Amino acid sequence: MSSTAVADFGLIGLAVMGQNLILNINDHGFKVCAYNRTVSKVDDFLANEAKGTQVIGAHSIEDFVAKLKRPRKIMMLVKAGDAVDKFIETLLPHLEEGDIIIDGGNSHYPDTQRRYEYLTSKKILFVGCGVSGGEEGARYGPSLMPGGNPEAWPHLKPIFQAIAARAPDGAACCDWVGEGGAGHFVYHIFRDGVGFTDDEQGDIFAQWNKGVLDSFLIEISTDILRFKDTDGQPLLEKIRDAAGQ
Ligand code: 2AM
Repeated sequence: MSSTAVADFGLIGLAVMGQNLILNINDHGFKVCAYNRTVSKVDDFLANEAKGTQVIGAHSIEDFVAKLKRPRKIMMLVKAGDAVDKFIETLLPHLEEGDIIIDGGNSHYPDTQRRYEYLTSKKILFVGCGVSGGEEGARYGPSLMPGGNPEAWPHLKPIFQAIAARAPDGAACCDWVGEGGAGHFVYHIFRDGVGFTDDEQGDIFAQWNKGVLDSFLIEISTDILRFKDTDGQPLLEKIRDAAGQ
C-alpha cells in the first residue's frame, strides 16, 4: 500500500448531503477524503465546514484514488443520471479488483441494476444505497439502505452502522437490503403487480401509519395517494415520474 493511502473512505459530490455525510463519518473516527467535479469546492469545504476535522481533500481523481486505503470505498453523491455514469468511467482506470463504489444519490433502480452488472464484469463491487433523513439525517444519523454486491457489505458495515440513526433499542437504522438494484419497489408492486387503485393504496398506508411503521413519510403518502385532481381523478397518476436527484 502506498504511504499516501491514508483515508478510510472517499466521497465525491460536495453538495449539502455529501458534505454532511462526510462530517458525520468523520465524527465517528473515520478519515474521509473529499472530491468534487468543481474542484474549488473541495478547498472551500476544507476551509469552512470541515475546518478543524480530520477530513482531507483531493484535487484530481488520481490524487483522490491514491489517498484511499484498499479496498477503496468510494461513495458518490452526485446528480442522478449521467453524472453517475461519467464518474464511474473516470474512476474505473484507476481502481483495482475488489474496490467498492457506492451510489448514494436517488438513482432509478434499473440504472443501479445496470451499473451493478457492468461493474461486476469489471470486478468492482457496486452498491446502490438509499439515504433517507434529509440534510439533518445525513449529518447526525440517516437511515441507510445499501444493496448490490454482498462482498462489499463486510467492508462497509462498520462505517455505515456507526453513522446511521439508531432505533430506541439501539439498533442501527442500516442493514443490507439485497443484491442488484433494490429500492423504489413498493408503489410499483402495489399498482402494477397487485392492481390496487390509489385509494386502496391510501387505505393500506393509513393502516400502516397506525402500527409500528407509523412515520411522517407513511402519513404523507396516505394523503398523496388519496388526493384528487379538480376532475375527481387521483392526482398522483398525472405527475410525471421524473426527478433530478
Ligand atoms: P458541481 O459542484 O461540480 O456542480 C450535486 O449537484 C452534486 O452533483 C455536485 O457535487 C455537483 O458537482 C455534482 N454534479 C452535478 N452534475 C454533474 C455532472 N454532470 N458531472 C459531475 N458532477 C456533477
